[in-house]
Amino acid sequence: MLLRCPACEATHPHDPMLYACPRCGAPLEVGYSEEEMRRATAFEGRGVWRYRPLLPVDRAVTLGEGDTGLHVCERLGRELGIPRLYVKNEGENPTGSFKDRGMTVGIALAAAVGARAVACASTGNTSASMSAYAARAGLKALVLVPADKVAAGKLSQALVHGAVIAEIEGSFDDAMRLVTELAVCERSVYLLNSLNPYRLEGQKTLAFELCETLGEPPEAVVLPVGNAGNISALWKGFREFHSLGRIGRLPRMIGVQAEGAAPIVRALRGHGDLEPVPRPETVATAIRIGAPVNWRKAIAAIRDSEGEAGTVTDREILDAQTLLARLEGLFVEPASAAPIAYLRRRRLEVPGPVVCVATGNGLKDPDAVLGVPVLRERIHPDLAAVRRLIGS
Ligand code: AN7
Repeated sequence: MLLRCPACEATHPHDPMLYACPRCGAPLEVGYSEEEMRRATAFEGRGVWRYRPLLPVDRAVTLGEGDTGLHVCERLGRELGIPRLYVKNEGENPTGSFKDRGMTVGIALAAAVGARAVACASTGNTSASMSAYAARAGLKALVLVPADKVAAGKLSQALVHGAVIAEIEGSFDDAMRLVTELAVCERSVYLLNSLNPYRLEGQKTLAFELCETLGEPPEAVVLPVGNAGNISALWKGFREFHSLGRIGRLPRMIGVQAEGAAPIVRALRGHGDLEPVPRPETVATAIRIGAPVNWRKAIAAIRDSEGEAGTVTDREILDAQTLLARLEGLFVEPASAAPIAYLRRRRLEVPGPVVCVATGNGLKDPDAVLGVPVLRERIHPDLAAVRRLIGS
């Protein structure tokens, strides 16, 4: 096992405390030798740890993550003009988001290196997941979140698991800068943002699961992009399955951002360099990020896969959230509805399987749906009033 820099192509020895390339400063990627790849033949068991031969650590700190439902969505597919539409419901993970796939691996590494505490900056889900897994491992947790911009469900998770919570008077990007500075000067604090390439190894298992459940790779994978760790991790997973000969082709990676927080979309339309969005804003607070640390990897994933990236408005996000909930019975948080909103806007013609990754559970952010129109009225407790309400 080693670390590779996707930006300057330098390689470095395996080191769980190396968060950036010492030569050029870019985020790193975990690499395996040909021998290690050759040995990765047998996958056994369930969930994330089924793929242990392609993970950077042996001993699990687990709450039963992975193996989430891949739901066929025929009614929604007809509405969007996609004949084979699936939603991978990552809200079924133990803390309600895809972050658990990475944390089960990241926390195992933190324990292995003897860290006393773990830390992250977060728009909410990373902090919820890290706090739970830290509790499971008996480690202290420190989370840095943008004040007043984290959904209630997520904050309550960090609270109940006993994390120290720093509410930063600033954006997620300010919190991210601070926690990185902290991890560099406090070596006993282990950093668990997606800057940590080992955590992303856990997240790549979502790609493996998709290929194994479908019996073929998807033709396109559509997912929300914030700090851009997940799209990078999935693309790495697909490439590894391809180089192992388990799949014969690669999917198109389609990244979706909110109109008010779309630095990756802008970079792809411009010269390919990141121009951070100084004051990102969106109802999808999970992806309210202006300076994604993994931007370079995300752009490579989209370009190399002949994919694309685009934006959706807050209105489109909330409409798509309700549509998915009403046509398919799946309640996802606003960020997770962005891919559905994008397919609705874009009308792609893709005959093969299209997978939308629903990254987080709708219960994380109950406030987001309180304005949705529905038959709802306060009435006296008598039958006549009920019958009047239902119009009989
Ligand atoms: C529901 O929790 O960044 O592009 O700090 O919670 O890998 O960042 C959350 C991100 C999509 C974007 N959907 O994933 C955090 C955080 C949901 C999310 C994303 C997030 P990345």
